[in-house]
Amino acid sequence: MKLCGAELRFVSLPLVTPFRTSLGTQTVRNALVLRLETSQGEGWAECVADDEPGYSSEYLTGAADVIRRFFLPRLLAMDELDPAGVAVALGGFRGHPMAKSAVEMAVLDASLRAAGMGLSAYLGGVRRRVPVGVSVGITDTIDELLGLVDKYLTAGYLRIKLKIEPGWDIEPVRAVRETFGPSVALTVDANTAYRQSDIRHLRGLDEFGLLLVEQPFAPEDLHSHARLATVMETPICLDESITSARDAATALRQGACSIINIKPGRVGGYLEARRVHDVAQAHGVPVWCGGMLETGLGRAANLALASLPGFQLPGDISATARYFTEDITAPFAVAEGHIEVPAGPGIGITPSADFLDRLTTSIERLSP
Ligand code: OSB
Ligand code: MG
Repeated sequence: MKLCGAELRFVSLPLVTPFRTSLGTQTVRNALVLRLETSQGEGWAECVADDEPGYSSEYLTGAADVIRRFFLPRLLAMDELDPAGVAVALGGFRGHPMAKSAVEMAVLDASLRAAGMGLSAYLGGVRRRVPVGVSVGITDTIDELLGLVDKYLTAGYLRIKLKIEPGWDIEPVRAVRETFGPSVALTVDANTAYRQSDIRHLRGLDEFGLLLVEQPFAPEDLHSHARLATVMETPICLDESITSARDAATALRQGACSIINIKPGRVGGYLEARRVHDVAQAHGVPVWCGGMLETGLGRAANLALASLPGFQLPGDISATARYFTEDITAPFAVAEGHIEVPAGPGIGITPSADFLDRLTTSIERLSP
């Protein structure tokens, strides 16, 4: 396969509810949509970087820049391009996993479309639908939080994840537990908001029977996570800390986590995401698919990833309606707590030209 051209497009999707985490508040999802033109047809992808370098060091316009300035020229100069070759070709460029992941996803989509194969089958998926949960942001009041959780449980989500930070942890978790009962699968995500001196405080979460506590400490601080794991009953799950399969092996060896959140953008692509999955499986550790408020493009690909056998917990892959009133693809719906894995070739979904045009804020073309 040869790359013949590319289109970089910024889209802007207002969120149905502001999404507040310990990192900040988001009211709109700006995303970078990539369309590659290859000798065998087109391929689509999105880059999951946020507007600002908060969750990770990447940010959307920076990701677009490294893609246009370095990644695409390198790939446009190649005679033979295949999905596994993307990481090799871009291996000399350090960092930028979300930008690399977007490029790899578009090449995967193009080559699987040409081969008539779906991404789930290609990755080794074993499920036609995957169990899903919802990530609930920090709210101004406990009542507001209970209202949201009630709505999501009624919609059938199989797991509720509460964003926490110092000052918003024990009380909201207690309120949700007491209101909705012990059978609700409940987790918390701190997005690195705590320090080692908070360990005693975090142990206070043990009484609520949480499925896991996600990323309480800084990304590079495996040591504090390992210490917490020795004194807390609740399993520790890592998100920001795991940027490769090698990181996953290191974290597991050090006892820093017993569950892993896998996000393809964070680890540099769907192929590395599968390797993280394989490392976890070898350790007998469950994984689940994280989310980055993706458009329908990223959601489709994440559903394929989450169909792999090691994805044992509901993913942060919610219905389109949980994020946006309008998406660039056909909407995804939740039925009995599950979302169907798209069945078509490639990522199994194509943006609608209509929706794309309505939500696009800028377009740029690249050719050899
Ligand atoms: O930490 O999992 C996270 C969204 C953006 C950045 C980081 C995170 C999240 C979420 C939302 O929790 C998950 C979703 O897309 O539904
Ligand atoms: Mg997280």
